[in-house]
Amino acid sequence: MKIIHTADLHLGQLMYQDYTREDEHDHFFNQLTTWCRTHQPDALLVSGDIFDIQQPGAHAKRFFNDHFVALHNEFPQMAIVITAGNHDSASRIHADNSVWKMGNVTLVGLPPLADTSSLPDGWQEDFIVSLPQGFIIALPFMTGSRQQTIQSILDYVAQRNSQQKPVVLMGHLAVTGMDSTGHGFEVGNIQTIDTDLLGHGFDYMALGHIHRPQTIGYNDEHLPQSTYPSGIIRYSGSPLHVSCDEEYPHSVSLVQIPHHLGPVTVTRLHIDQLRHFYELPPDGIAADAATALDSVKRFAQQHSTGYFRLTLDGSQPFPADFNQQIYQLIEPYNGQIRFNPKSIWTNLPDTSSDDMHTVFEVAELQQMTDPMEFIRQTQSHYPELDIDQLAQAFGEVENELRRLSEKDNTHNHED
Ligand SMILES: [Mn+2]
Repeated sequence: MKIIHTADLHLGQLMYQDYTREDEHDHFFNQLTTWCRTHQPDALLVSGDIFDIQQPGAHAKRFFNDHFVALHNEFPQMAIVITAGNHDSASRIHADNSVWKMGNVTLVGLPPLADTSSLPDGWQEDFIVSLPQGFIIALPFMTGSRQQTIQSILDYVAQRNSQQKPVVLMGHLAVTGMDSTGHGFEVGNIQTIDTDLLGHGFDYMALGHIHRPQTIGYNDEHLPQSTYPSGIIRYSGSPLHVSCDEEYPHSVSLVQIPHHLGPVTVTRLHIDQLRHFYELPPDGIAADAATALDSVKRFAQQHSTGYFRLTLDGSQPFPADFNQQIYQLIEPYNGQIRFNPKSIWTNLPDTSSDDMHTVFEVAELQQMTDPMEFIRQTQSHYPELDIDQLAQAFGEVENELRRLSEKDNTHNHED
């Protein structure tokens, strides 16, 4: 069996709340299509986080429809299996399954129940894509470990696998021992699941969630190709990089398994990125606004497109409208020169013993009727206080709340 494994597309993602990545995703799908043409896989697996948000906009949905229909039209024999990640709405992904089935595309949104005792015999079928070349068990994002449920599906497949065909298990989760470089706090708070709890009997586990490509327990990403004993667990990684902190190369995995328990060969197909991330100024830290603006100006002249982040000296005064000045400067570049407003501040004065309470007198505060005036004055006292960053932080809290409430709904549905 030959498969192409990818994950974490995050279609519809807006960088810094402002910049669409549709052309970057398009560039990726062109490469993916070429690889399907060259390697003729039996299946294309996408292990969760199809969309960036639970209710993607019309553009993102249309992108999904157009691109997967195009893949199916060119490769009608290739099974496409897509599962929901934690960024996706499980029920929305699930709702479209019957339509996509007509095009050899399987969508699995809702996970199996934690307690399957009340289900009719053969419930496992809903999660199994049976191909002439092998079995694919398509599991979406699930909360908690569902060891018995997973093992039950693996056992169900094992009973039907008299011909010893390869078995591939899909999942979207963080496993113990992974390398989550680039994820920052987002993944730090996520519980990891011990690989022993993922069941036994699969040859290859096709994971999504962590953006760095890696085979758990191996340190071999620099190799173009590796061959492993059966039973490996691998993150394909995301197609697009999302920050300067993801400096590692991104790839999709071409996986070849001759038969069940046979060796597993992974070939890393490297993805060319349309747009890159840069740190400015190139020589380190900008001591003042003029230096920072100058480095942005030179960057814009030298690069046709790219994202940049600034490192600024926090011991120096920066004007309150500094970010606005940057936006003005890059405006003529029609969105090709892209500003990350979350600057890195170094040499920040120690504010722990600072007289923060004397910044405003009570009477002064009481006379302040315009909230923007308060924000402006606060910002001039605290250059590290970034209004855009605050707005983005609030946005993230809001998204997380929405995700949790959606998760609750899914949970109720299961009950
Ligand atoms: Mn995820």
